[in-house]
Amino acid sequence: MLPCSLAPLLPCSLAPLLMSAAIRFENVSKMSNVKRELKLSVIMPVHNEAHTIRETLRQVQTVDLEKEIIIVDDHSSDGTRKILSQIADDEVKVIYHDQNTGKGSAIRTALQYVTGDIVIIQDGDLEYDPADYYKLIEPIVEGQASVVYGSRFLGEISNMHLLNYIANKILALTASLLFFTWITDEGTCYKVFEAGVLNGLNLKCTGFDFCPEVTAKVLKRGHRIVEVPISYRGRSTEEGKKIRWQDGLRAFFTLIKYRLVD
Ligand SMILES: Nc1nc2c(ncn2[C@@H]2O[C@H](COP(=O)(O)OP(=O)(O)O)[C@@H](O)[C@H]2O)c(=O)[nH]1
Ligand SMILES: [Mg+2]
Repeated sequence: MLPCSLAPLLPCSLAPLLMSAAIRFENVSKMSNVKRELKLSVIMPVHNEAHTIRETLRQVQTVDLEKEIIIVDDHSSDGTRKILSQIADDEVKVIYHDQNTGKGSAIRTALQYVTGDIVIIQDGDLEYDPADYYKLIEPIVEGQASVVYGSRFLGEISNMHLLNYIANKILALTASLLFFTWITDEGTCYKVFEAGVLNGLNLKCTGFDFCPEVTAKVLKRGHRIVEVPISYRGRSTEEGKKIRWQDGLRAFFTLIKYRLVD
């Protein structure tokens, strides 16, 4: 970056221009340092995503960061397994469950294989945009946070079902009140962690209770959740969405449970 001591010597009109160019250069060089030094572990739990898994994986592979992609197939029966078995990429590791145990349990399986410094959860559908990874990891790379959530409510939402919208609002408010914080999106898929944070959580979830359990436990352990705006395009049940209103209710009680116990 331009040494501050030089700034006063520059002509007035040039100084802001050169300073902002220097800051931009610093950001670019920071990101290239990230590529060299930090490894991202992308965890993908999938169950019956034959229509979207190829394109989701392609988008994740396109992300220009040092990374590994750990896919856990939770006993799919729609052809997803065949698609996964054809992947030839050293960055990708596929693990097959021999029975369907749920999203949380697939994430817990994947955690045993993580070798990266930063972990992100990626659904096997096309609701989220992997191009958002760069800004999601930035607070961790810069040492400002150990946990980052991508907030759909601070970013752009299209096609979110009204019930889903209301449930997400209630869950974010519940988490905020229970843990004396302010978050706008508790149920977001894009949760990013310094790898070490996840080791001590003793997760017990099996299904969609991953989100409330992990949120409650990181907040209880004193981590601040930093939110970054992301874009989201919801899919319908016909398009493969599996979460149900009962999962919203379960999430609500899971937040309360982990306020009280560990
Ligand atoms: N491993 C596993 N993943 C699941 C299961 N059900 C859903 N998923 C995955 O969890 C992710 C989220 O599912 P989705 O229905 O879109 O719910 P939402 O995005 O959390 O609202 C997708 O990648 C699904 O394939 C399951 O039983 N096991
Ligand atoms: Mg999804």
